[in-house]
Amino acid sequence: MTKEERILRAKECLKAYNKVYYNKGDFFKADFWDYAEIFEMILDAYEITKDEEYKAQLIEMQGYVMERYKETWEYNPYNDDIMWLTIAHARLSLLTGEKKYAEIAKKNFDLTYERAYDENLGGGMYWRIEKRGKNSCITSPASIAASLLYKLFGDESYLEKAKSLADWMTETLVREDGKVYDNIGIHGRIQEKTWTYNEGTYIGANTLIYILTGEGKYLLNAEKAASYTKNIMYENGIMNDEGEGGDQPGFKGILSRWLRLFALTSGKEEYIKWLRLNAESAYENRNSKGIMGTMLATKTEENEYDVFTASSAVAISFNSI
Ligand code: 7K2
Repeated sequence: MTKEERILRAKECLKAYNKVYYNKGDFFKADFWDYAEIFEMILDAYEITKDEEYKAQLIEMQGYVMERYKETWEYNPYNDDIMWLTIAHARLSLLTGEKKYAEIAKKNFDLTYERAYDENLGGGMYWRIEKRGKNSCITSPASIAASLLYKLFGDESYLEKAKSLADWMTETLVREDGKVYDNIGIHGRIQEKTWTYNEGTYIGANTLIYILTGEGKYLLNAEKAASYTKNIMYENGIMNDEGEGGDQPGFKGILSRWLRLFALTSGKEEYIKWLRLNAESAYENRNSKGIMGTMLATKTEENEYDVFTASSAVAISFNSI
């Protein structure tokens, strides 16, 4: 397929997705963090195609966020939830040049950092307000958010935070070969399970710091995790797992976003090619409504209805253009 064909196909996939789930800012049954990540998927679509239709959708969605979730999100006990929506606002500001979204991102980053960071276990961030453990799914996204805030405001303290969080991940939750563990409990017990989104945000955090500082070790960190994901977790094949549970089916879209940034930054096109292979398999397995499930090598059921599940393959379609 040519680039133009891949663009058309990704747009066709998003059109089908919007048709089934989208209604005036709302995505059918998407809760807080699903919504944040679907927001990021539309950001990917706009960033990659520059299509004004997607910009209009983003503005409508942002208005919906203000109505439904308000401007600060401290009522949400999940620190990671707040961080995902923070990243979405920082990206929206970078793409549109509108400072008001950056201000929202900054406020929510600051309040989350304040309540979720401390020096226990050497740094890193607590997943929830009860402070029972420090997880990849908050610490890497917080590093990403801090890098984006540094880009937006030029305040060095954000770059310092971005680095300290990514470094803590490397020292605490990442194995030498790039396997990213899920979390560490307050008593030091590590849960070694890997997930695509944790690989992805670690890749993204390190790639962004490399872009901002030129320090080669960060690109190497990203490369290890990228290689672990593609070559070891999936042996260069199709991602055909994470099909269960409310949250897991949406993880792969997050991986695709940051793997793309790494591939473009490092010039390692094999990663885009691998994502393309996955996008093509998902497309072949779409159902009659054009909806694609998260088991990318498995035929999508006719009655697939979960909005987050169906978002992963759409994100991969754009991120592999
Ligand atoms: O245990 C955490 C995380 O470390 C792990 O990777 C995933 C695996 O499960 C939870 S996070 C899942 C989500 C639950 N619902 C609300 C979301 O904010 C939360 O992050 O699935």
